[in-house]
Amino acid sequence: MAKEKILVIGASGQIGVELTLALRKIYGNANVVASDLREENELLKGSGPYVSLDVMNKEMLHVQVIRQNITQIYLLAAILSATGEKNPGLAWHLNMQGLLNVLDIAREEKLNKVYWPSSIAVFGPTSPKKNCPQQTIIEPITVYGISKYAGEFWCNYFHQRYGVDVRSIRYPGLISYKSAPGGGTTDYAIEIFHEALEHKHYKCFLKEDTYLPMMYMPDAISATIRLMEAPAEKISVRTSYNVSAISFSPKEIAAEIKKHIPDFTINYSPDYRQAIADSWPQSIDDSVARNDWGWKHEYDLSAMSADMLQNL
Ligand code: NAD
Ligand code: AKB
Repeated sequence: MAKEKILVIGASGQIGVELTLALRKIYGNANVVASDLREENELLKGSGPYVSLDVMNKEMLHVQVIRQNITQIYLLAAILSATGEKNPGLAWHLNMQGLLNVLDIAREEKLNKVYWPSSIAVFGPTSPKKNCPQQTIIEPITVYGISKYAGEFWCNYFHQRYGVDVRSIRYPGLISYKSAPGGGTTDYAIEIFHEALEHKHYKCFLKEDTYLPMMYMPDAISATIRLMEAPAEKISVRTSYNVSAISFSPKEIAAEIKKHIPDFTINYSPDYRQAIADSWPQSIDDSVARNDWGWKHEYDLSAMSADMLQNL
């Protein structure tokens, strides 16, 4: 394998911490530079290089890429669905300009690869609710979904026009215990574990029968690395790949938690996030990713819940 030097932007976030640690295991600690606008996450401290960096500052980003001899960028900095609805202008600006800065630098510096995640938030109320296919009607209603869908086409454009090897996954809601989630609609499925352990009760901001596509973080990390390590000729989708693992409702995850904490209770008080959740599919067809680069998930609802409760 040619020597790679990787820059992870947004490394202190929910995915960034775990992805940085996983990449350091593969490529060596010194070859994975973590960066973020906020301070270095505790779990990253001492495990490898960290730089403070704003992805919106293209000049500084460019300087870092040259100075550190970066060959690959993983761009994770973004504003997610729920926070995005509170400040649509900022969400659009960060999610778009951050990506364009990275793609431009990747083109100029001829980087080997770029990773940028999209989301199931690209889908909207007119997309199929069940087993939503790779290619279908896509009419997102959140600023986050609009920015992700536009971003997918920028990735495709930079690949077709300039040969940038940029790869992408439409993650479902990700569940993890190492670092806190960053303001998404699917965050309830993380909060519920914390509240169950601390207070044996959870007030859920979605209705009990709201099914959403979800995935446990180890599966998300494994999908990301598998996609990035696949030979380029196996990548038939240059916008973003559907990937899926689990689909459940608040009622179902509560029942699963009750198996471990019998006196756990839940009540429902839907807020503005219900409309976002209602606009997304309940489950995803990811057969293209499975065929192209051998994606498969490991964790189902019960294995994921047991692992979350054991580790929190
Ligand atoms: P997060 O909010 O937990 O982390 C994002 C990180 O980016 C934060 O640490 C933040 O400080 C940093 N950041 C923000 N602005 C920045 C800037 N200007 N310059 C540098 N860093 C900046 O988000 P996450 O959940 O880790 O998501 C990472 C990516 O994955 C995002 O693109 C998100 O849309 C996508 N995604 C996440 C999920 C999920 O469930 N977590 C699902 C689908 C897609
Ligand atoms: C969110 O809820 O905004 C994210 C996502 C599905 O992109 N978790």
